Amino acid sequence: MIHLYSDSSPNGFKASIALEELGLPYRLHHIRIDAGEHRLPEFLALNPHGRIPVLVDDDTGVTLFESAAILLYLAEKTGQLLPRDLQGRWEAIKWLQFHASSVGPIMGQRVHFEVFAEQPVPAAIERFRRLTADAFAVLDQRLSAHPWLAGDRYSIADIAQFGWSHIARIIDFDFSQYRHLSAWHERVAARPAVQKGVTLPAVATGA
Ligand SMILES: N[C@@H](CCC(=O)N[C@@H](CS)C(=O)NCC(=O)O)C(=O)O
Repeated sequence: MIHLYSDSSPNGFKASIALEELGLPYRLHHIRIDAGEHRLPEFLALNPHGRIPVLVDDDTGVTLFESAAILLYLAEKTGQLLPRDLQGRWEAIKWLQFHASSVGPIMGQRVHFEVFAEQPVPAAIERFRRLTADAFAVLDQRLSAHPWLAGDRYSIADIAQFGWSHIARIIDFDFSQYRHLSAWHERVAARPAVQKGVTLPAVATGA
């Protein structure tokens, strides 16, 4: 059995969307960040960094944190959501890694400075707005020439990016001027597994 430890948040959605896309049976454990459950010793035993998502696969004995590692693991386990040909596979990994290194962390900082910081820091707000705009422009250019980030097939690279673009929409980090990125967002959002994945774990556990 696969266990997913997650909360309703951008990085958590990546794992729940992938599991829903793949139709794998799994048990969902709601780790409530706002209640500090990600800092409890039993959770830190799974991820010493104290962040969701975490995936544990009883069948293989693998325990993973970092959403990109979880996506790669699920793709490798099932042979799905990652092109098999060498070029397509590495396109997908490149865009997955671009998201993990150059988009997700920047969006996380922007959310911190624009939404949560107790003291406004205009220079930080300006810096992370500029950096997210740069990232959106790169994604938009890529998606002007290809329907999906890896090329002609939907992959874990799209799932990773969607986790954050879904939140960007909700908190009004407007990217409508990036026409191709916006159209891609609608294509991903229309997928039933994505629609279910972004409701988890809050809806499943009634929290
Ligand atoms: N690079 C990590 C980031 C994980 C992460 O920051 N998760 C957030 C929720 S989206 C979290 O657990 N935050 C709790 C905290 O920062 O204390 C990944 O991609 O999985």
